[in-house]
Amino acid sequence: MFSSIDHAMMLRALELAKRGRFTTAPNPNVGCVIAHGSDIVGEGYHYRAGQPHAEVFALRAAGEKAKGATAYVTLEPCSHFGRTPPCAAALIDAGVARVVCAMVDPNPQVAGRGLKMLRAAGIAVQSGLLEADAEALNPGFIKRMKTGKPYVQLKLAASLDGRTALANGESKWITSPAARADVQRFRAQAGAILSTSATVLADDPSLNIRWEELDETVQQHYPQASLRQPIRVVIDSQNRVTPTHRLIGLPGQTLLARRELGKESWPASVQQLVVPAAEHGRLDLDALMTVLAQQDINHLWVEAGAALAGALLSAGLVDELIVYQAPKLMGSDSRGLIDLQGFTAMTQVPELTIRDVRMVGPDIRISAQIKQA
Ligand code: AOF
Ligand code: ZN
Repeated sequence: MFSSIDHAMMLRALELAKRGRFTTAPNPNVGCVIAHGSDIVGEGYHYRAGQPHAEVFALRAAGEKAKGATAYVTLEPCSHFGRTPPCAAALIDAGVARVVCAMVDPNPQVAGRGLKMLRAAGIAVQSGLLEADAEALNPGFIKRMKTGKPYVQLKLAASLDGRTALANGESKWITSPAARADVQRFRAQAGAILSTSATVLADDPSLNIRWEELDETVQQHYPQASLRQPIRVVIDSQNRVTPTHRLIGLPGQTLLARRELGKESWPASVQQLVVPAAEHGRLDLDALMTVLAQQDINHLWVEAGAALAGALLSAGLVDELIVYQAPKLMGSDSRGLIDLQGFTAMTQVPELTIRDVRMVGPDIRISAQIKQA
């Protein structure tokens, strides 16, 4: 069904799509190649929500040469008027003869309608080429569209013996500057960073991207001016965060997830979100995820303490763990990585599948997914 030229063109479109990975949120990363055989006449990728889609940039580059060509797109061309007009119509108007896409758009506003429009216009349409690779580009967008919840990456940092702070509370710095730069790159790809008021009160963190700390290859591709700050989300069920905390004054948006609105006066960049409570006055984390997805957050990067890590895992809300381990031994009176308790049989313990292990400076980084029971 697909030729080797089709494969090569779609691989190119996937490469182009990746160029948007620090900037497109909440939109997906999408790439497009327009070609006659192996002769590429136009390329494009989606760069930022509100700006044209991948197909539009590729069509502009191809001009008249789009007539009779094949368009390769990593996501089904859209059929709706969102922030921008439908790409399926633009492809039809440009006179392309064939459209090959990697996957159907899970957005219910599109969901097969783009392919239908193209077919109705007499264009040859195929879908499913390198589908798994295209899905890997946008785990957050796909999960939110399909489930109404964001894709959750839980970041953890510990010593080799799994400890995060000495008994007296000292925890700076366990992992290396290289690991912290790696964290900056993950933050930059997320739609939002989730933390807690406990962390804000203890550390007064910035929870932002500091361009100078990104590694050079990332900096080369992303000029400082083009970086987007992920939304900061702080679980603050007792209204303890105040307008004087550092993250409140930084560029970018902050969401305070609370049980009830506080009376403080906040700058325009801060919004309070009321989230239902669960037991012990804690926020209902499942409801929080739904609320965050409604705020168009696809991909949530969690940096908090052992309590939130345990609660998210117990609630089945974590998709992926990213664990940094430093070559240090902190001893058995130091604090543990995750508050999970009460297991009495090995059959009860969560099991993980390790997806990737690598060294980051002197530390190791493990990516693992929860095995679904
Ligand atoms: C495409 N090509 O490059 C992208 C698509 O608000 P809008 O107009 O930007 O529409 C956003 C939706 O369009 C997004 O949710 C997804 O369904 C689709 N994104 N589609 O054909 C693109 N970025
Ligand atoms: Zn589109």
